[in-house]
Formats: sequence, structure tokens, C-alpha cells
Amino acid sequence: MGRVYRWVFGAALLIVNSANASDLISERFCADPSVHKFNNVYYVYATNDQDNSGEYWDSTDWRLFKSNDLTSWQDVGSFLNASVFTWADTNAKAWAPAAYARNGKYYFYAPVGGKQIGVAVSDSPEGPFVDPIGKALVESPRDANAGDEPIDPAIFIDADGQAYMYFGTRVPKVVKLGKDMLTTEGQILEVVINGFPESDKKKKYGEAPYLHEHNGIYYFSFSTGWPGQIVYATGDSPLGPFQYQGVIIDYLDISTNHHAILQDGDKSYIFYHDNAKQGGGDHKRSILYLPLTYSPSGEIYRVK
Ligand code: FUB
Repeated sequence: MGRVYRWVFGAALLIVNSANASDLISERFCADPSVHKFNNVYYVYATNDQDNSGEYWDSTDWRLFKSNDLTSWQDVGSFLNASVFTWADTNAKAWAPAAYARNGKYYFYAPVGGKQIGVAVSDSPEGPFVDPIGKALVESPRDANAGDEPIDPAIFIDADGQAYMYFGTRVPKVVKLGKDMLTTEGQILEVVINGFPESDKKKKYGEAPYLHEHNGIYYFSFSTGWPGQIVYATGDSPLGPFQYQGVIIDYLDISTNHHAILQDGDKSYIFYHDNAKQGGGDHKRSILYLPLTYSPSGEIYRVK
């Protein structure tokens, strides 16, 4: 990786992929997708919006969906409750999670409440997951530079085997993970994003960080806030700095947005949530997905 690139994107560049949104992956309200292909099966790990109060994101478990073809989805059910993290508040909220496979194991990173991220591990993508470390992996204010709200973990493993966890609200953070995926290595760093357009003060980091690599370029994407666009910046290292590039998903009629990108052979998809299902709203969200495509020089085409 580490390819040196020099992009000057045209200011007027806006190429919209006109694909229609997929059907909902579930009739249940769910949000904050973490999407993966494990053993030729697609999995979406999600926040449970069906069982929250409707007034806040206060559900206490996570839901899992799976598919063999990205079209027909099976509801695997409530596969993990926040109570697995015995060190967390008994009413801890189960927010946007991130799964990852490594070492023949499946790791599940999850914010509980707004101050702690836990990690659970399983031999199967569908669980059962257990907490192998008995404490938060990252916690505020315990850990220096964890920020006020360490939530929304996203995992990326580079070609050299180094794992990174991105997280944070309002200020994006990154920390290296050990090969065991259960420990952090070194300091928590701020992710630097340069080049936000001066003309739009709403263009800033909000939440929902996501890192992927495509053709040697590192793409750092995130929501700009509440409501938020999903935008992206690029860099030549997983640690940044990143240069703002543009919008992937425009504002939706909902207070949050949160996405994940699936790279499947030569195809890519962006999963996100919206208020698309009847009766939906800020706290009753639904997961959909769209194809994600790139220009020959690596710009991500706006999808929505
Ligand atoms: O689901 C609760 C919170 O809403 C997530 O942590 C954020 O990313 C936003 O989607």
C-alpha cells in the first residue's frame, strides 16, 4: 500500500450512480450496519431499533441478518446482549457495532453507552460471543485521548497485517490493535481530515467512521453529523492524514446516518440506514444497500 497519489478533483464533479436502493434487508427496524462476507455468506450486524423505546436509541442487544445472495435475507435474531459486558452499566445501550474475522475467530466490537467500547469473540459468525478480556477495550476518560464519546467502532486490517480501530463522535480517533485483536497498541490518535470546503460549514466530522482500501488508496468515510451526509476523504496511509473528496450519500430525512462498505470480488456495495420502512423515523431505522462504484481515477460516485 502507501501508493503516492496526487489528486485534484474537479470542483464540479458530481457523478451520480442512479441505481435504486435495495429492498430493506429486514422488516424489523434496524440500523448501523456492519457488513461482511464470511465463508461465502453475507452477514449484517446491526443495532436493534425494533425494540427501542422509539424516543431514543436505547435497545440493549444487537441483531444479525444473513444472506447467500444479498437479495434474500434471513433474520438470525438477537445474537448478543450488552449484558455480555459485565463491566458495563446494566442499562447500557447497544449502539453501532463492528464485526471482523481473523485468526479463525470472529470479533465483535461494540459501544455500550457512550463511554466504552467492548470486544467479544466467537468461533462462529453467529456466536455465541463471549467477552475474553473482562473490561472495556477503550474507555473514556480512562484512556488518554479516547475523547468524550468513544462510540461507532470500525475495524480495518491492512495488507501488512496491522489492525486499526476507528471510532469517535465529533472528533475521529484511531488506535492500532494487537494481532490478538483484543488489545490496543500505542496511543489513541486523532484522525486528521484536511480540505473541508470553506463554503459549507456543515462539512465536518460527525460520527460513523469507516476505513477501506481500494487500488492502493485509503478511503476514510464518515457521517457529517445530525443530520449527516456520508462523505469521504482519501489518504496514503490508514493513519491519514486524509484529504476531503466529496459526498457519497446526501442528507436523508433522518437524524443520523451510518454506513459500511462491502467489497465483494470486483463489486462494492454501501450499506446504510434510512427511515424507509413505514412507521420509520429517527429511532426506527431500516437498513438498505446500493452498489458503490469508482471513476477510473478513484473518485467514489455519489450514490444517493
Ligand atoms: O444507533 C445509535 C447511534 O446512532 C450510532 O452509534 C450512531 O452511529 C448513530 O447511527
